Amino acid sequence: MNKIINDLDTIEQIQIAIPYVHPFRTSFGTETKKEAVIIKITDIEGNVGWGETSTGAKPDYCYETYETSWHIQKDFLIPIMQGINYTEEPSIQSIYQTWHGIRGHEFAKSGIESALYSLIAEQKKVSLGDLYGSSKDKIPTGVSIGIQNDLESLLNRIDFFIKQGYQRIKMKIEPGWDYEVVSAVRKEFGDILLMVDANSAYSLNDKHVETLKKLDKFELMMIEQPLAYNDILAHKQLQAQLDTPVCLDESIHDPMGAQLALENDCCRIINIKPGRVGGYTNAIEIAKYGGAGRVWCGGMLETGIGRIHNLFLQARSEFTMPGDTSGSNRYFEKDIISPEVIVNDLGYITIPKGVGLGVTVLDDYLQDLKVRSKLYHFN
Ligand code: OSB
Ligand code: MG
Repeated sequence: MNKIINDLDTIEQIQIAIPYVHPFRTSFGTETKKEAVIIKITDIEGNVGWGETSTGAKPDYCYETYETSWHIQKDFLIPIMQGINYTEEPSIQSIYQTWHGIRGHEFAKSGIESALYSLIAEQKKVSLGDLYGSSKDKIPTGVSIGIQNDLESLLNRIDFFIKQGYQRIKMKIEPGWDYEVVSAVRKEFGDILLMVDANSAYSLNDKHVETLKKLDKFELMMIEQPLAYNDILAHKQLQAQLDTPVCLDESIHDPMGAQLALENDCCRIINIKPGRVGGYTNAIEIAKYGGAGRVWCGGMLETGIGRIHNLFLQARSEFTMPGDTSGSNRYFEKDIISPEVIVNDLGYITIPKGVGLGVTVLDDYLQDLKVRSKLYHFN
């Protein structure tokens, strides 16, 4: 299934900027637009594959930015691909292998890897879901809500999304925007599925640990990435003191790290973001290893292309918990795909059917949003 026909023609990096309908504030800052590097790969028969490199402008969530992704793809990953002998029908795994000398830069790799999956689906005339092991026709979903200016705005915003059907609320927290706020949300909305994400805003000092322990009484589904992104051991020490499961996001970059963290009770749940773990092959490996109840799919406020890829991943059986993949209208006035991603009033997203992504990428609109692009040829 994973063989590539030996006829790649071009690969293009298309950087776009698309404003969010609502600014997104986390413990490390506020984002007002998505600046993704879209990857378009064509073969000589005219098939087109699409992927998204969903890094941001600043190296805050991770060290990669759209600028580093652009550079690593342009100067390393793509030239290596151009040097491959395609008469040997390489698979995604074998192309990926040729990048083994390029350390890290998981998002940059994922952008290209996912476009290859999308292309292969077109070549084989199958759904991308067939390549990702999708088995469900709809998935339950949630929404990630940023830090708001005041409590009233937060309560209004949660109410707004619950009324739309979202099954689970994730709220960002940071010191000073935690216990009182979560308490107020529980009081107002009762026993909704609720979780928090700290994006590393806490440490193991007594005051912080005390606050996090106090959150136990709210029976949160999990607390995501409370401590430093590079300190898995600190999370083990914290987990030992909490009833609430710790979920790791920023700390996990590959299947080995996921295994290490789960095996050692540094966390009980992993937020899988395919970009963060180097692509969909790795994401699926982590999902298989973790299994239902221990993994779910996060997001990077992706455009429609990354969003569709993530939907097919979540249609796998391991993804039983609602993730962060919200409807297109939660992010953008107009998404770059048609039809857009829609969340129904019971909080489900229907998985697209049909060949490839199962949706159309709006090429003209992409041109309007384009900041820069670069085209490369094979042979
Ligand atoms: O920590 O999960 C995170 C968005 C950008 C960077 C980091 C995170 C997030 C989200 C939003 O929480 C998830 C989404 O709606 O795509
Ligand atoms: Mg997170």
